[in-house]
Amino acid sequence: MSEHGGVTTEVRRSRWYLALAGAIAGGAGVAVAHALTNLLNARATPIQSVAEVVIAITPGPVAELLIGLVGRNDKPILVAGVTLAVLGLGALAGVLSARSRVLPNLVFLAMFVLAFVAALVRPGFTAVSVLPLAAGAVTWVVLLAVLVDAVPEERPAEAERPVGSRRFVLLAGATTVLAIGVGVSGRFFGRSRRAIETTRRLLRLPATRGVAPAGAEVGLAGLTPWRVPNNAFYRIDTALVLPAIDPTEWRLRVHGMVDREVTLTYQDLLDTELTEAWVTLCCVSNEVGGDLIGNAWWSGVRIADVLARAGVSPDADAVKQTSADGWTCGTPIEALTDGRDALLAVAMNGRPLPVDHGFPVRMVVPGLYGFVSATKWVVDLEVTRFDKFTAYWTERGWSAQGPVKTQSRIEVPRNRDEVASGRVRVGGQAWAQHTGIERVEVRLDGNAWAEAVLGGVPSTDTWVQWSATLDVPPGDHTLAVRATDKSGYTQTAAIADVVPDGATGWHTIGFTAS
Ligand SMILES: Nc1nc2c(c(=O)[nH]1)N[C@H]1C(S)=C(S)[C@@H](COP(=O)(O)O)O[C@H]1N2
Ligand SMILES: [Mo]
Repeated sequence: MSEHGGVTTEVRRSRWYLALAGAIAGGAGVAVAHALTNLLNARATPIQSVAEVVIAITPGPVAELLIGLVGRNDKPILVAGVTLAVLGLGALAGVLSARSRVLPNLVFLAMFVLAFVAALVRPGFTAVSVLPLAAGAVTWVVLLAVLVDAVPEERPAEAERPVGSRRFVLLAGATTVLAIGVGVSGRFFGRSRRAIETTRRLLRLPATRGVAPAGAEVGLAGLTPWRVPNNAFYRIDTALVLPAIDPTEWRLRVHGMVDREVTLTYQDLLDTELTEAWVTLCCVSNEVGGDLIGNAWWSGVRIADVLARAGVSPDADAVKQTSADGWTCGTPIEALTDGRDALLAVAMNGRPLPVDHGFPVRMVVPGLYGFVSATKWVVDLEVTRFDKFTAYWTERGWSAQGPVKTQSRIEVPRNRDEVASGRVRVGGQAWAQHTGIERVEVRLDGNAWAEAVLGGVPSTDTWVQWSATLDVPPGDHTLAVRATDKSGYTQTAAIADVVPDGATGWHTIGFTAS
């Protein structure tokens, strides 16, 4: 190796050591903050708080695009991204420490301030929530100093391995192992989340499990069950950390344009006679043919009764809801008081609400998309006017009003399936909540529309299974479906995007018969 070459490699190697030292310090800080968050039962780790703020400030279209790219993995990817950013900035601090003592600590200070502000603007901020962050920051500063001190000095003229590199490798390795250990141990400290799960499991509610109407299942293998089990129910929310709410501490405040403010406890709800109903919930982000829809038996208290207790001003036209995690939406008072089963639900399919579906209390309103009605972990109802507020999704380009659009989908066969030619049974679901489905038709290739057989339903508030038997010759085929609702409206073929108020178009698939 020429002397010149030796110089370059060694200078770079030193840089790498410094960067490594900084990244390890950064990661160790994250691990310490994580473990302490669990130990103290703080609501969220600093990483999670920052990730939540990233979610909150990401413009709607950008969020749509990213979720389109990574799907349901958006949250884990975001958390990993923020963690990598800390490691990267840590590395930067390491490299900067070659030049100055102050600069690297400024990097850590900037990260500290950012995470502090993130924690501050999220709901549930307490002095305790700063401790994990503070401990993480101290870890950064101390470990960076220790590790940088151990980075072998540049000695261009000497041998290939800088003096003292063994010591650095040992120290860095030990720190990394220790940090991982601390980080992982954090999961054994956490009590609050598990305590809530235990509380939930032990709850005995006066809720029944519901009986599906006769013939709800058309009996076609491959169809989603008419009643979707809780653990298979789609989940949509902006929560990175699920709210852990003890039902004995839960309160619902009803205020705004009312005669008298009302505050309800969980026990108040249980002491009221529960209304129970089958309601199909669906997401406005459901693409044509998508799976962001599910049907369950909900038990809860009629929102109309709660509003009546508060006394709603005749000038009000909306109820703005806020969840424990700071999400908001607005629902027309009309939809909450016109006699439909609009509920403050405490049970889903006869069980206390699962934590990820809103435990202890959520709203369910037949006929409206979830983003304008189905607030999970609901804690606040403000009676107001639509012209007086904006809500989480309306601030991101979505509509303020969200009645469900009449839709249908094919589940059997699946797109690109191969089936045996001859008599082929096809099927799926159709829905027009609170209007009801009158008719479903399918069309094979360019043939005439053929009417499907419908399964049984208990009301107009649920989806309906449909099936049809078609004569299918060998070859490639397309199959389309369309529904007509009880208002007489037949689904339009015009394709509309999910933004701002729900997709339209006929679900159409391709399959091969052999
Ligand atoms: N607190 C809170 N509630 C929420 C949301 C949310 O992001 N946060 N998302 C809404 C949306 S967009 C839908 S479609 C439904 C989904 O309910 P599920 O997850 O129980 O299926 O919840 C609604 N309630
Ligand atoms: Mo949604």
